[in-house]
Amino acid sequence: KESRAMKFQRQHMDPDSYPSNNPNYCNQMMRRREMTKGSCKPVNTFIHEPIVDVQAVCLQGNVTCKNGQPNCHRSSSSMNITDCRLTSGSKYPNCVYRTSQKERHIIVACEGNPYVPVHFDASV
Ligand code: UM3
Repeated sequence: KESRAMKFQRQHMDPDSYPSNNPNYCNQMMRRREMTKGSCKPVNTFIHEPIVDVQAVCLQGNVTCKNGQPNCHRSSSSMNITDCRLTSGSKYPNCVYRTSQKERHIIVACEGNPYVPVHFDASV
């Protein structure tokens, strides 16, 4: 079974693709990473940084998560990310996304031993 840590990597890690201007990036990646099965995931962020740098965020500034849990962490550096947002007219199974590149601090929730990212909370 897929662990929460593996699911985070599938849904949010894309270290090898340079944040591209390809307007189809999200349409392709949301499908390839299986976030358009059963329903269209409304919002999802891909992180274009090495996995070790994203795992290290679990040791950086501790902040409260949006759901009130205490285990979120804000990256000390800004990171290259791509936000994918479902367009309003999009109807399952035709999941159509807007692709937007950003350079932001990321906030992730971490769990376990090793203490690793399991949820993407926000970018700031
Ligand atoms: N989400 C992002 N980026 C944002 C905001 C939300 O990827 O800027 C995702 C993370 C959550 C989902 O999925 O939206 C609901 O909040 P996850 O827990 O699987 O990471």
